Amino acid sequence: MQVVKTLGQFIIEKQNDFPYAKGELSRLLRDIGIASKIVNREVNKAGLIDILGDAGTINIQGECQKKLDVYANEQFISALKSGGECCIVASEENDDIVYIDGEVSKNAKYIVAIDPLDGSSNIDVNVAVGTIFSIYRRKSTLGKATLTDVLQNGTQQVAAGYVIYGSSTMLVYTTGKGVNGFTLDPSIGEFCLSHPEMKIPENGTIYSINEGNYVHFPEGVKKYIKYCQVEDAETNRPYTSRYIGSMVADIHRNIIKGGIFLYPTTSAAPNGKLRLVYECNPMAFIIEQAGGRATDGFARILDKEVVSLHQRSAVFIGSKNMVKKVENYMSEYSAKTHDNEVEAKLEKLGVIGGID
Ligand code: P6P
Repeated sequence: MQVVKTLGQFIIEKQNDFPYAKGELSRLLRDIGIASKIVNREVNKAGLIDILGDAGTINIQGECQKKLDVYANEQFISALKSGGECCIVASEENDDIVYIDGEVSKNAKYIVAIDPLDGSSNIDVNVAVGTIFSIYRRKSTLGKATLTDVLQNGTQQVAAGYVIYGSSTMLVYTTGKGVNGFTLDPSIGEFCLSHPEMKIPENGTIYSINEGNYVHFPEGVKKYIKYCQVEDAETNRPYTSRYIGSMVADIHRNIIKGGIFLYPTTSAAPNGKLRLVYECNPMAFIIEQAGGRATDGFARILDKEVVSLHQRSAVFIGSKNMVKKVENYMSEYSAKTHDNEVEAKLEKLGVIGGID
């Protein structure tokens, strides 16, 4: 008889993997797991209650917030507040960082960056959506944590994970010792270990990109798309095109089957659409821990300098050899444009010279 291992049991078992934890990270992951179950309950019946559709508000991204976006954000912040292990939440749904006040939380050691409900435009059409989270230890030791504690680069993450609300609900996370996946068993209300030691195949035959933006893609991306479409039996081409429009779902599929997800710069998103702090960095940490690769076309995502809370980045992420292939095309056909852009952006942000 198969012995069920719950997320809670697994976290405790692996506690020694995490040098800092005196149960702190365990409690943090538990808090996120609890909020995920509450969000899952609402996502699964979104069509039955007045939680579909727009909340009538706009977030800092300029995107109309769905009622479930706002609900999910409230649930995660509330769970992290009551858990007492987190001092700041940086959320896609909040313009500024959210201080978790309270006697215990204000001295807590952890920062959580979160996209509470990614792909929420898919909710009304019953397509998989997800939550993405990233956990850092605060760098400051005295007084109130600040934005500087949040703007750490991706290599400083102590944990990262996602929840996918799909045909089943799964929580997948890493603390830097591999990637493990847990499927929610509604009959017992527990996430149970179902995908131990997840590894993404080094090669794949699925490419995932919104080809509606083709004309605005960098030349290197256009060349890569054409490469994917060429008939070549030896390299199993043409590849299959699959695009769900929900980053978590597209990347989760690629971890299981192999593949690459690409969100390049476009005319509508000259710096890329996806956010570095709470989408690209956590997913990059997970993918690298699963043996994959994640880049902005030129630089490793986890090494990118984080200069602002809602900073965007191009992202090419998935099977190692597929990402390397698109990087080759980018360096051959798009590098010049990229260097100038990077300089201009960093100058604008006041990060490098050009400012007297
Ligand atoms: P587009 C969802 O809105 C999201 O943030 C990601 O989950 C998804 O991969 C991407 O945007 C889809 O963007 O421009 O193709 O609709």
